[in-house]
Amino acid sequence: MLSPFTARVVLAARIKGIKHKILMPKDGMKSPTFLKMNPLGKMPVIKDGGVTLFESAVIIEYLEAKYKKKRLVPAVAKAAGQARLIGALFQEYVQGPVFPLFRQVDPSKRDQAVVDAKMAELNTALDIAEKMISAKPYAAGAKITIADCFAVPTLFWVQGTLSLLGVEKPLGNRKKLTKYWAKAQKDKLLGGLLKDMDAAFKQWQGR
Ligand SMILES: N[C@@H](CCC(=O)N[C@@H](CS)C(=O)NCC(=O)O)C(=O)O
Repeated sequence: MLSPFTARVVLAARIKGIKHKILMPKDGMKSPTFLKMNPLGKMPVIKDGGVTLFESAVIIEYLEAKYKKKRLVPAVAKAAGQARLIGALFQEYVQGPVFPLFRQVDPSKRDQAVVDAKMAELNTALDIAEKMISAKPYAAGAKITIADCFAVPTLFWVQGTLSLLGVEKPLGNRKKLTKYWAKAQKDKLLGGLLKDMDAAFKQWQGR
């Protein structure tokens, strides 16, 4: 469970206590069987009874609409907007430059101009995240929300990718993000997800 997109969905399902099985596509993501489920050939895809869906954010919306236990989106409009906004920031602007940076981790194939441009993009997004995140202790306040589903897997990738690029403190001196990251690791659900992502990362490294 290394994909941040898949990890978002798994975290949402775990928060809501939805029973699920995680399966890797047997013949890859471009096999006719998989393309029938998601013509884009990407994970995650869910199958829930007769419903097949792809795109992580859409899947999370679906789970929230169908499974009413443990709401991911606060009931009050203002708080709902704030939680979604933090989620969107991580989904679009923090996650955005991370994979382009990950493709540059091999120093022998590195294009420093790409690294510089994408690092600038990422740092701007992290500065904004620092202003928006609550870290008390969750991303949008005292309760776990949809914001954490987007923030935690993405921060895992920020930490991992920047470490591989030789950045000592990926979150820099951003106090709230640093606190959030430390608390997330100790949290049962968030920390449990991070452990699973870490195990998947180690497995991938040793492949
Ligand atoms: N916008 C999609 C992105 C999904 C995505 O890019 N998944 C990656 C895994 S990390 C993938 O399946 N990549 C394979 C490919 O693009 O061929 C979502 O949120 O679900």
